[in-house]
Amino acid sequence: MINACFEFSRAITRQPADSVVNGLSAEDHGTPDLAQMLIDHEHYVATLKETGADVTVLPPLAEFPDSVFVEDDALCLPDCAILMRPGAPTRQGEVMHMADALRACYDKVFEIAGPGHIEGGDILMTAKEILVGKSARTDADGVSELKEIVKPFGYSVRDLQTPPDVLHFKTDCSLLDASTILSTERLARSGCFEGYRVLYTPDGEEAAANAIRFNQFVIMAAGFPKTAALLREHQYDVREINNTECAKIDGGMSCLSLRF
Ligand code: CIR
Repeated sequence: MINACFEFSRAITRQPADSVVNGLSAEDHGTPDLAQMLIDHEHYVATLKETGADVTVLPPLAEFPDSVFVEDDALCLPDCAILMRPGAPTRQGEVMHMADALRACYDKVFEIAGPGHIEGGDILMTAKEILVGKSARTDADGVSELKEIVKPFGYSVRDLQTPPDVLHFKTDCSLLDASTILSTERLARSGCFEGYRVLYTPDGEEAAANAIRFNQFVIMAAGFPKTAALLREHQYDVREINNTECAKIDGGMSCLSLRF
């Protein structure tokens, strides 16, 4: 049986545009170095491909500085894709540029029409449910609309809260396998992962929580040795990718791809 939450045959990414240096960030961490980001992006794509997946790299979109973070534009399920409605005004126009790529892969592509907002970074799909954290980018109306769209396919959506001052729900957690989640303590403390096995990011390495399980690999940001060791102790096949440049504009491993 396929574990649709981490076994994937396809991924969609988008090449960073020169304008990525103007990407949104909650705090000033300096300007991303485009040349380094392109090297890291290539490494990321190559790592996804190494699992045997077919990876599409869409062309850069200069008018949308954050468009490299394709995860926020859609939710990809086995049966259908849903175009999101980002809460960040500068990101709303990105979505229509993702629509054609998804229509080429799916028979059924739905869209969040509004008035609510929802971004893919706030959605964690597990083997049994879809968890959505409300945040500054995702509101109750957006979650309700998603619930209605996925109900006929038998998915249950659990409405949660992204911790205050955390960009997205998945900034602080990732799925490692059908029943295991990597999480910061600040997020898991809310009790949202009851019934799952939880591995906590070690103190000072909270920024490592945004990883992805993609086929046989757990792909995480480099520079978090305690988290990498913890995951290897638990027998995960860990791949580390430099994320210094995306991190300056609050991006991480999950944001860089749509996986299905
Ligand atoms: C933003 O603020 O929208 C981008 N600079 C970062 C988006 C990161 N996406 C994600 O966590 N899914």
